[in-house]
Amino acid sequence: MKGAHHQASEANCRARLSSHLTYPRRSFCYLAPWLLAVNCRLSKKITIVRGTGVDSKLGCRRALAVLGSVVWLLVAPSVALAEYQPARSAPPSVGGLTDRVIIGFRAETTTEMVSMNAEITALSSRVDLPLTSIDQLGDRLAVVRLAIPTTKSNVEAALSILRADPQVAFAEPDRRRYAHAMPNDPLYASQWYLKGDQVSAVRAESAWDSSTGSAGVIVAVLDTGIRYDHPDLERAASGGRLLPGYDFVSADSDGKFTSANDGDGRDADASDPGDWVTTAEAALPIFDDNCEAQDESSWHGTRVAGLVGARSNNNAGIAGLTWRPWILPVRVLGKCGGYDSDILAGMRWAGGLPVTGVPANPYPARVINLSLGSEDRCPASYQTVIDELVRNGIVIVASAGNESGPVAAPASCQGVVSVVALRHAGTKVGFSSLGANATIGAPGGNCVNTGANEPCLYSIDTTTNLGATTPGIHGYTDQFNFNVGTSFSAPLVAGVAALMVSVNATLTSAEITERLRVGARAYPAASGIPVCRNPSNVNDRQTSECACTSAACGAGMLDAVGALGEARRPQAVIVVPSNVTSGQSATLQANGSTASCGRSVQTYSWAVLATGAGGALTSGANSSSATVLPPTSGTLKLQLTVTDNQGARDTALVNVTATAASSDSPQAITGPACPSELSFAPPVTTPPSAPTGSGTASSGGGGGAIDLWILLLLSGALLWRAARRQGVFE
Ligand SMILES: [Ca+2]
Ligand SMILES: [Ca+2]
Ligand SMILES: [Ca+2]
Repeated sequence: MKGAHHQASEANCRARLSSHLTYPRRSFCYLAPWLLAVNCRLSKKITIVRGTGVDSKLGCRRALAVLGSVVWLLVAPSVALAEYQPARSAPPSVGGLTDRVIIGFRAETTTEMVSMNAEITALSSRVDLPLTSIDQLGDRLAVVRLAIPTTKSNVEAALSILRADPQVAFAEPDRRRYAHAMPNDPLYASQWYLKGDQVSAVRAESAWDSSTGSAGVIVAVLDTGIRYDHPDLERAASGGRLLPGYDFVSADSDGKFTSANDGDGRDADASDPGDWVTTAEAALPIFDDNCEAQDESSWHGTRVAGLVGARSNNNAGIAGLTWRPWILPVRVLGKCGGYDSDILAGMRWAGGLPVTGVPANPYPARVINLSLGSEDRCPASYQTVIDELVRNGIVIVASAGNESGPVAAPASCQGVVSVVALRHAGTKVGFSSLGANATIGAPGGNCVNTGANEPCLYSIDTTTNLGATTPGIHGYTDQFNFNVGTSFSAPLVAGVAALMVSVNATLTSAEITERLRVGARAYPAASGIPVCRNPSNVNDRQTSECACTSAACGAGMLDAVGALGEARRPQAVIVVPSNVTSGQSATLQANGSTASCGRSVQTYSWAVLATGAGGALTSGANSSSATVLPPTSGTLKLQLTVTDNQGARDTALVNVTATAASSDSPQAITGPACPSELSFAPPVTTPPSAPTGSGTASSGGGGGAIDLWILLLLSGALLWRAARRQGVFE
């Protein structure tokens, strides 16, 4: 409202756009202003101006209505939503051996076949194995039972005998297979981004076959707070996903709590009271030029949290990317964003580091999600805090920003997994920032058709609250009340990182980042659209769809299956001697190498890549401990390969000179590979007793019972009215 660059005359457009700032003091969550900006541009022919605030569905609908007369070529194919099919959610891949075998008989035997039963009887007698026919599956195909004890060696021996028979074309174990783990959440059908049909979808559904996450992992969501009452989130103590968390939004510079909006500064309640901003509030001197009036609250933290881990497979609402890890809500944003100092304190606390004046966090997070930031080089304060968190093994995921320019801070800081938003087709969404600091791309929502009143086809649907300003009834975003922005790309990556930690808790922050990158899928080759470039400066913006490259959008498209596979690999750990003396043997110790949860390291192999002058591997080429002779000059280079009991590998490099040795591997790994699970006892709930009039309570049972009934009836009526008025989702 105070900016100098408002160019749109249409009131709504003006309210949604803001000036460029060179060094924003406050950070804003990334819920896209993009659509509105685009529509304002189309209708008013204005220069697109960067938006920084929080989108509002009503604001955008108005803009869409303005667009009604604009002819818009629609190139999107219509989307056929997958049919909802309730299915088992238990893990599985292909099952083990059973006492059943499928046999295919050779074609030439058919003419002689009197009946399948006779054929099986004849086979049984030829190979001297007790076979009982179960079913004929085709002309020459049958399933039989082996009437022998079902041990692995018995079944395998029987299979070999059957395969050796001249009339048997093939004999295979009749294994059990299972549906891909699919949640029974009714809105799952619209969660395209978790599936595998669209190019950029993250394949969470396939990854869930392997892991839905461990209850030993905590993901902190640093945001606007949370709606604890959302039934698809709920407190851990009530069977939900949410830990108590903390509110770090402190007093404004005038000593009041306008930004906090909960009447106080830091407190133990991370509830989101709403972040709408009145015109008068936006004009307050405590806020900077980025502060815009917002007629609706964003419920941004509730949206982000639902993507990380809505309660899944609970027959309600949506599914989260993770099903078991806990969510730690850390409130750092209020009206018009939040202070860096509150965000930094929240980050430290989330990661288990001490924060003055705040009780220690009993539930330190392994993954921190920051769907916030401002276009800015990484401030030293952030880099300092991030370095300390990364040293402690914490993975920090941040959204790149919605400015179409270079990756914003804190996503631009070193050691942060920064996430670019992709369209369903795997190309960059117009609004997403990008560049050399990007780590990976993930779906960020895109609408395809932007004609008046048309649905936003690729909304990233999630949990929200339906209250316009103060909290109202819970709900979900959908194609009309849609949800797009890099804010929603980041929690998908944070969720996958949590799955990775779940299967290999000792991975370092850098290892998680690298394995996310290696596990990502390549961007699709796109024709007919410009190739994304690395922005040269903050004014170099790419506001339209562009074809991602790894240089501009990060390593590739987030892939939950690929990332989990990478996470399950072992970790090579090499301890090098602190002193190396030319002419004296040195020992390289790799027995600290570790395997992922449930696996073990099986073999070690050292290979010489270069010797330098006189350097050599003198013993232990295939053991955990290798002895080398340092070179007199140059560098002896070795590569260690560690292989686990399932054939998965990790490698590390060692450089030995005449005077020193170094390795690119971690020096030590502590703690178990399987996270130790946390559990929260559900609260003891006593159902209300029937009004018998013979209560033993000293207050007189009859009266108390009647009061209870009145209360129940009253609350039921209120709930019913509320449901009718607002259109409840469940
Ligand atoms: Ca507070
Ligand atoms: Ca509070
Ligand atoms: Ca659910």
